[in-house]
Amino acid sequence: MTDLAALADQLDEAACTGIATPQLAAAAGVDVDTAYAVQEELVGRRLNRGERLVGLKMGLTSRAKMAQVGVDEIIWGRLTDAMHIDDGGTVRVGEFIHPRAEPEVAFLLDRLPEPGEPVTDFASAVRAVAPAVEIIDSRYRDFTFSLPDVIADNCSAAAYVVGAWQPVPDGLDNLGVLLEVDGRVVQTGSTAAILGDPRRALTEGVRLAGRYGVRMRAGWVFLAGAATAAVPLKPGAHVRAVVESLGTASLKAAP
Ligand code: OOG
Ligand code: MG
Repeated sequence: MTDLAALADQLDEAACTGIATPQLAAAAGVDVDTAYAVQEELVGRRLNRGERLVGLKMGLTSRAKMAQVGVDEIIWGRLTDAMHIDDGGTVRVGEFIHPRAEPEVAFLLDRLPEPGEPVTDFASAVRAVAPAVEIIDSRYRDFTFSLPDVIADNCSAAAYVVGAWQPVPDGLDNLGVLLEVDGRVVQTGSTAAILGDPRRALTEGVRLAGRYGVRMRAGWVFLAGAATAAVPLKPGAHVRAVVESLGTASLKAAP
């Protein structure tokens, strides 16, 4: 029997102390299903400390991201209120290990189909959309991991900022995406990079999280996954994501 609690403790300690930990999945024989069980335990530690579940994030929904981390399966993780940063707000990077920033599209969820059912009515499933920046911070040394490792580590989730919510536009499948650091463009892409259309990420999220009995709720935030590779987040940096016709989301990195 895999000791889920011990593995969750190992990852929780790395996140709380800001000290990277060795990969654990191979040594402990953790497969994908077990990794999601570790993730649930790990996020459970946060909930026990008073955090609230506020949404879901998808990971590796674009080729750019898959190539950057060398894992090519779509994954999902959990967002809590403690990870949320106000638009234009400050994130303390000293609490993290080796944080990176990436541009995303966020959905404000409304009425979702039963787990396992496809999202056929996107307009009723999603109340609003917004540009977002996700801060990821792998708890593993050198930001390297296998598929079960990254799942267990709650898909590197660390923090996120969402711009002003916008009405759902007719098309979401070909909007230009920029990531800026200190006013300089460091990544460019398109929402088409996210599974051809970020709306597909929601169908995948309902399907994949539903397998583990996780049901998304109205009012939750959903991050569809980064459209480009992530960039290191340095203290002092001002980071901004721009998504064509949706606007911007930004944050400042304090030491
Ligand atoms: C895994 C998380 C991936 C995304 O948007 O693709 C992710 C990682 O890159 O560490 O959040
Ligand atoms: Mg992401």
